[in-house]
Amino acid sequence: MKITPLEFKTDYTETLRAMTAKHVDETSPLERYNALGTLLKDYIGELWANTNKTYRTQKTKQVYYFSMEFLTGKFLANNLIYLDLYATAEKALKELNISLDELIEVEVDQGLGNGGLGRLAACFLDAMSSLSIPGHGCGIRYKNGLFEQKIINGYQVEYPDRWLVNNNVWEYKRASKAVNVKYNGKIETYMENGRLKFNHVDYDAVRAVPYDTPILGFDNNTVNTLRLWSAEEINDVMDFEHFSKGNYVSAFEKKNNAEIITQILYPNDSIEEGKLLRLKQEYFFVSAGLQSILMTFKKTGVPIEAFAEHVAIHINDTHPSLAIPELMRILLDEENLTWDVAWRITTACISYTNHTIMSEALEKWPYFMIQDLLPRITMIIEEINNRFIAKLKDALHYTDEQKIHDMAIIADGLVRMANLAIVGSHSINGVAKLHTEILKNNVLHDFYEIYPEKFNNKTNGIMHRHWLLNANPDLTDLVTETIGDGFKKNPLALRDLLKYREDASFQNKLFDIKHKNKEHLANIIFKEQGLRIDPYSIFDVQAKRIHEYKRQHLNILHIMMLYNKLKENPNLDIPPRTFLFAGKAAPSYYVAKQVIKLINTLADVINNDTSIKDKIKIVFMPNYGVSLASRLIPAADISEQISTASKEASGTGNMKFMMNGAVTLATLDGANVEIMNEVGENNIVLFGLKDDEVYRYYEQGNYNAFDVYNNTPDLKQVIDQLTNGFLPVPKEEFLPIVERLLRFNDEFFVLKDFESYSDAQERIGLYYRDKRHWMKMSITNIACSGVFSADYTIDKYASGIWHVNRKPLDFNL
Ligand code: DL6
Repeated sequence: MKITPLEFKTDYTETLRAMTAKHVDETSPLERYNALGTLLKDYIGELWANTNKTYRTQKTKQVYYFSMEFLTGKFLANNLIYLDLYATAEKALKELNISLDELIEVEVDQGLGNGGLGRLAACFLDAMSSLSIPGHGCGIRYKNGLFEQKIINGYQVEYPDRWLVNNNVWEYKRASKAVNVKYNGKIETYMENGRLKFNHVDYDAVRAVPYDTPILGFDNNTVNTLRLWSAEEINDVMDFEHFSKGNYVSAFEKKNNAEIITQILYPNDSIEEGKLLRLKQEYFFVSAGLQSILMTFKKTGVPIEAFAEHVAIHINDTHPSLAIPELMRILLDEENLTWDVAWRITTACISYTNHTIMSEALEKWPYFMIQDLLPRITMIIEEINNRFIAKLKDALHYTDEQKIHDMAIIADGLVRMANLAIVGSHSINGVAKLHTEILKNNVLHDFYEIYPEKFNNKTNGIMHRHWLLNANPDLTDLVTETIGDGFKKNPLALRDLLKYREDASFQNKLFDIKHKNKEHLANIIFKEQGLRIDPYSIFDVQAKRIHEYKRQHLNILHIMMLYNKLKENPNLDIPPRTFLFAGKAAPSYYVAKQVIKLINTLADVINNDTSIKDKIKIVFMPNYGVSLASRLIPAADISEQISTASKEASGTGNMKFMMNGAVTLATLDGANVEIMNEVGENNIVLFGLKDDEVYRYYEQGNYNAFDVYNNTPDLKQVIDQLTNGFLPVPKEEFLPIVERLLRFNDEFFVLKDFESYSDAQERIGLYYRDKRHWMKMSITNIACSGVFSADYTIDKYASGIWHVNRKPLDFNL
């Protein structure tokens, strides 16, 4: 945008005064931040209105990305960069004695997601806007985002994330666009013009109110919409009859029952089996979203039969898969279409991404729960199921009853949402090549046999503008001065850096930037935890959800072994290392929480042991989220991506770390495989079982964790140390971890991969010592990271799944 610092200063002071009725020097950082957000929203407003008008008049096909989670983080810095106003704002504010950095700090993270799946959704919104694709988000405006994690006495303690207490400056409440969502009640049938009709009566209605956030494209004047729905009581008032009788609690009961639907994000990265509230949430935003899409569509005047040519609906995992029966309901009951026409439209509109093969994450709902809550939707699911089974038996001549049972949408008293999503959509994609192959050949093989054309791969991507431009400005400047700024819009141009792999001057500059980022992180850690870490040590980072399959405990067991070796020989010649951990555990996941306790317990022991001469340090950084990641990742030397092969669908942290020059220590899992293909085997450090070996062990049942334990003395020593009083905790404290590894036979092959992991760590130490070699590896990683930009991923979704054009919009400010 073309605005001078002087104009900006005038606009800003006026906004601040209008909002606070104070002089600039009397205002608080929060007031200043709110005024800056409001001013930007005002600038964005014109672009937003233009974009919407263009979509309306050109009747462009619209994409709606339905997701239970959008982990957007902060908007301020991003919006300034995208409007090309960062330097202008910084200068104008400085003249008012206001630090832009301080205002960026004031903003709280919008943490409406658990991890990978929600962050991916946020990146995709950014990429859609930046590629001028008419794509919008549809989700839930949770009043409480993912819990705030504090570490108390080494344990994770959860606190509510009340991110809305100071208001959200970026959103607009669109009360006039509210719709009703109906639950419970019963269905009456009647005949009309020779057609069976359905009437939903005695239902409970909840008002769904949309809040819209503008999603800006990078330097292209496109502004799409993230629409999050909030639940309100239909009349938004208490019950006066109860109130006047003095029944104050009852007076607010209806209101509270409605509002509770959007009170909280479930803090689990798999599913909440059988939780009625979760089911209500899923239907709530799906129904509200579809109703609002239909209203927008109808304004175009295009006949309903052509809906699928104008609308693409993407469901992010199975959580929004009720979109299938809900769209059918609208098309059948409200638009009076026949089943066949409604089904053709629904399947042509809807596409589905699978994000996990973990069986506990494949959603299933008790039939009677759905039937009670959503009677008409259940009838439609039943009909979809009957027709699908009939197709298997009559058209495809299936006779294997077990197979038919396994593929059914309704079976064993449960509704299987993945099966519904596959049958009711035209595209099913995995999120990395390996993951898609596992879906096709294993987890969803039966469906792949009958619908091979539906299955495809779309490897995940990240927002390079956030993870490079915003999170690592010094590296961005170095890259720009070396190869120009083409990579900002075309990240594949980062490949030009390969020419500088062996250039000592470039290597030194990169080393200095990494060192500065490490110093910055070390200062934060000192400020927050009083712990000093050495920025010259290797920063070895594992930052992600805490989960047994992600194997933080493999990392820890190796650190314990290193510590034992240092205790035996304090002069052991290893490069000093700082092991950094960050991540949240689901509050009900006991073993994962004990892993956090173990990390912190070991940190206490090692960090306070002067006999090992500071050769190793451990840091656990609490409350991992987008903002913390933005500090941690630019400072990392090593990126730990050590999941059991086959279990991590893709991973996206792996891409962010490589883009910032970290070298990946990895199993051949998820997108690590593709990272290896990009950088070559010499620029990644691999270890561990491969996916086919893991599957073979599972199939043959011939893995024996006790054998590995008994035959690996270093490993046996550390496992024993978990329960023999070596650590300053009661002996039974870490017994659950040991039991999972030994008595329950190490489902995730931690023991099996231990030696291979330790060897890989040793190799990393050797590479790091050779600075030239290390910097060459680091540069190669940055140079090869462009292919993992979400822009490319979204381009493939647009052409391969949604069939939308990515046409630049033809207006300028
Ligand atoms: O696709 C985004 C992200 C992947 O990168 C991770 O590998 C995968 O674990 C994650 N899946 C989830 C689980 N959700 N469910 N259900 O977050 O998705």
